[in-house]
Amino acid sequence: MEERNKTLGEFIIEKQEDFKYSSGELSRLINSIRLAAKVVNYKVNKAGLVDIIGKFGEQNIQGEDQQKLDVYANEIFMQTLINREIVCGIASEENDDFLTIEGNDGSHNNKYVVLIDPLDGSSNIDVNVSVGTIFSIYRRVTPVGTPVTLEDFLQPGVNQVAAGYVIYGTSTMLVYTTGNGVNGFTLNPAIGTFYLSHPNFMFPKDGNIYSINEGNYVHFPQGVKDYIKYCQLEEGDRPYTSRYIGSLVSDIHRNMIKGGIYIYPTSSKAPKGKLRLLYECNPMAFLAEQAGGKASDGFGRIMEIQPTELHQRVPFFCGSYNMVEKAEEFMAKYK
Ligand code: P6P
Repeated sequence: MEERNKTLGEFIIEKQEDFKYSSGELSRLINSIRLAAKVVNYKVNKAGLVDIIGKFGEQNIQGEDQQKLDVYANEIFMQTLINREIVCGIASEENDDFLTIEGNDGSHNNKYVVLIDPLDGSSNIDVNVSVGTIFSIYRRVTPVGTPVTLEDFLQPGVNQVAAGYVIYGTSTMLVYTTGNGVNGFTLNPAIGTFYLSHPNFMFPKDGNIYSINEGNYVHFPQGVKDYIKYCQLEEGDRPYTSRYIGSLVSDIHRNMIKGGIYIYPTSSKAPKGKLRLLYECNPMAFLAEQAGGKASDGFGRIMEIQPTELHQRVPFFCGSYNMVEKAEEFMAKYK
């Protein structure tokens, strides 16, 4: 079968042998994410037509107004994962604490935990800009058969067994890795099937797009200010192009296709950065590295950070290998 005509379902079955020590649970886990993505996609695409836009009237743990679609997406992914008895725990941006998932018989025999940002960039929904789901999967580290603990979630990114995102854009795509490269699947909404559209997705080693909210320029560390000026200097292949959607999945997806760097640094307004390590930076870092790119906190590898809190924030530099390396050079001057 021609590579590009392969469906996600066929791909998962074909790659089953890649999942070391897995008795098919990881495949079933990816499949349940596929199902939930289709359901959320339907709602996201209808958002303008039904009363599902706008704030839910509550705030999530981040103190951010919850858009109704945030809550809806969280419920869909939670229920889809819980009902299939594949995971033993779930942590979500929308929930203060992690959820312990028991089997129907009250057991704790499943071995995977999932961390998820069910609808990242949701503030863009009202203005019809692409949003995304980001997920990260680990094998539990505490004994199977016991309830999961926080330790199962506070693992460094290098322990991830799979990670990916769904981008609900002009087309809906599921992009994921299980540690053997990155593959992108595009949804054919007419028949509700994801088809392999971007086999062996690679980050160009170089690029000329930089993505950062320059509105915060005066609050940035000097190394970031110096890198921005480097991007803007008339020299060689520069000035680069500034492109910032304000939706992490969209900005990184574009940069993975065209080449580029995304930066959300610390600032006096966000002293630890804004993005969350466990369910935004680590999964995007896993994808970036598997695609030949680089992901850093400005000084070191994101995936080697030992997490200390479920919702902890870190500065995030992610994209084309040589561009992230260059930005780190500027940061190193002020370490
Ligand atoms: P700012 C969305 O809220 C998000 O978490 C990312 O998707 C996005 O890249 C970033 O925050 C935008 O933040 O402060 O530039 O609006």
